[in-house]
Amino acid sequence: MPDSSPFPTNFLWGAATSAYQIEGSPLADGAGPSIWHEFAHTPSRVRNGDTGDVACDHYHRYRDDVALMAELGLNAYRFSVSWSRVLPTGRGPLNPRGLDFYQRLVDALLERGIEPMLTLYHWDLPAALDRLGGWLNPDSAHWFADYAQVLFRALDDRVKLWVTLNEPWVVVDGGYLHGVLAPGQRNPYAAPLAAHQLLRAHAAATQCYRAEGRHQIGLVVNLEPKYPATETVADLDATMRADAYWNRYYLDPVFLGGYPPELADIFGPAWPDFTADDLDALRQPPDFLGINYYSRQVVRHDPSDWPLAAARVRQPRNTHTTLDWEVYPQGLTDILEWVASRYGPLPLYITENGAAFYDPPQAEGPIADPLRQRYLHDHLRAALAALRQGVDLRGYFAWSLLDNFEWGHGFTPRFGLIHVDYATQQRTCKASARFYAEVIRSHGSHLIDV
Ligand code: IFM
Repeated sequence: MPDSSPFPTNFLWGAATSAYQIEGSPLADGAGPSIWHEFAHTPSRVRNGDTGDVACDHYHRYRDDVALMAELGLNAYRFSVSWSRVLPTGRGPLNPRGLDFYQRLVDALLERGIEPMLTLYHWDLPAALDRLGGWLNPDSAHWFADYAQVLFRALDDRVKLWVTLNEPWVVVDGGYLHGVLAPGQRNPYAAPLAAHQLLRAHAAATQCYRAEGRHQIGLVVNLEPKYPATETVADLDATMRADAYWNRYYLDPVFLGGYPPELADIFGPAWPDFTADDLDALRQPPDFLGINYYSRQVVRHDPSDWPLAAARVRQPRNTHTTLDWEVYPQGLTDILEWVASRYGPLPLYITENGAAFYDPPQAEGPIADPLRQRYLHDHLRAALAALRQGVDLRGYFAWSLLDNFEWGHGFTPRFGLIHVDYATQQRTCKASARFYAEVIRSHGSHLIDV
């Protein structure tokens, strides 16, 4: 590594995935169905009727995928465990063959010198638990902590970085408020309750880890900085509401022991009366925070936008991804600095960052993806800018290692560094993957040079 390396020596260079998005074989070897299995099999829920039945067939091809990670020089990999593979009905009897898959995956990573970061919950709740109310059931925190304990006991000797929840905001906003993600509820009264149980679940699993774990446990949130469209009071207020709902909703309780006051206005009569004890119990600061960053929002007051009255102002001069997300690297620097200043100097990881741009379904020869490569370059530079401002940034995980199942959008958007031909399961590294490998090899110096 060059002496002039701009990144800390032990910086983690990784890529991220999640179980339902890549594994396939969701019911293999005694696994139970998850809410995503059922949702994807419900007509008109997912574009083109796509499901995770096969996905990237990572369940069978994980060794090859780990070999690809090693070829790219990754020294870290973030993945999630499917709860219902390990506990088919979410509670009770263990499915040893499901657990064995993750044991083999972790061993394969460690054999290649790749540090695993294990997420316990990336949206695929066991369907049996959803039938008991899912995240609306006050027992869900205990179900989650019991499940987490099974994993801690099985893998804490090898996994040093644990994550409780991935993006609780999306679980609630998509799954309980707008109904576009599993379990498909559209109910403003349910949303704050689901959020609260998720935060209780984070606290319960973290407490359990503190009692028996030997390494570090964190939380992963998706953050999106908010900038007012104008300096009018209406736009400034809308920006504060959007910021409270997106950025502070899940962090204020965990770090500061209270919900942002704006939430009571946003939810109106649907906002529950939480007691001081309820809130106190949520204060369970993690050892590190993972930040998933994709875009920003320029905010305008708009009464027709429900429930925030805060609309997104499209910035036509900036590049947008195929999901119409504005590319705005500066937002990554801004949000990292904001987290460090609001919640204190804790270790941070960028646990997801990436872009869906069009790539052909079949790879005939090398795949040039200049927009994704530019996205990666500019966001890594933005991360470096935050590091230089003193943010304690410990690693970067590109989303995603592979093209995969993008939830309600199915397989159409491609986020991968590695192209997947879904008809043949052939993997082909895109130019962005080669670029990232070069950044890793040069320990970041390549970013400065190009
Ligand atoms: O694919 C998702 C991932 O599961 C969670 N974070 C955002 C990604 C892109 O939408």
